[in-house]
Amino acid sequence: MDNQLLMSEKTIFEKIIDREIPAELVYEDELIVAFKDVNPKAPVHILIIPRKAIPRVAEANEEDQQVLGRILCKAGEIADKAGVKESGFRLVINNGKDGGESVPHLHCHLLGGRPLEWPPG
Ligand code: DGP
Repeated sequence: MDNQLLMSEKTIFEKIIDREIPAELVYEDELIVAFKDVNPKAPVHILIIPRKAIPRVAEANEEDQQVLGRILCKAGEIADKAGVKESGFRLVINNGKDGGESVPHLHCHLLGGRPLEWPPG
């Protein structure tokens, strides 16, 4: 497969945004989409992603400020809907190999529903 083809391929998250594969959506607006993680690491595990295909936070730029701000500003509302606003939750963005990133479409994990250890492994 050549690089051009690889670059034009949709990630699994773009396919979720485009409704080509199913996901349990919990929030969406014109900039972001949030859905339940298929492999939850906590009783509440939601992924909040930009509609724009930003591969990872290290590749975000000035023009992405609004969408990145939206992810953080909506996290409380999404956590509230999921029932973990009062008990607490954690937001995590994995970046690159050592960061544990497995899908090259920026995503913010919202985890809650149990006490989370610190530091993470
Ligand atoms: P990360 O390791 O930070 O790149 O997290 C990727 C997350 O994406 C991981 O927790 C599992 C989740 N995931 C992967 N494929 C799918 C999918 O098809 N649907 C949903 N809902 N989540 C997915």
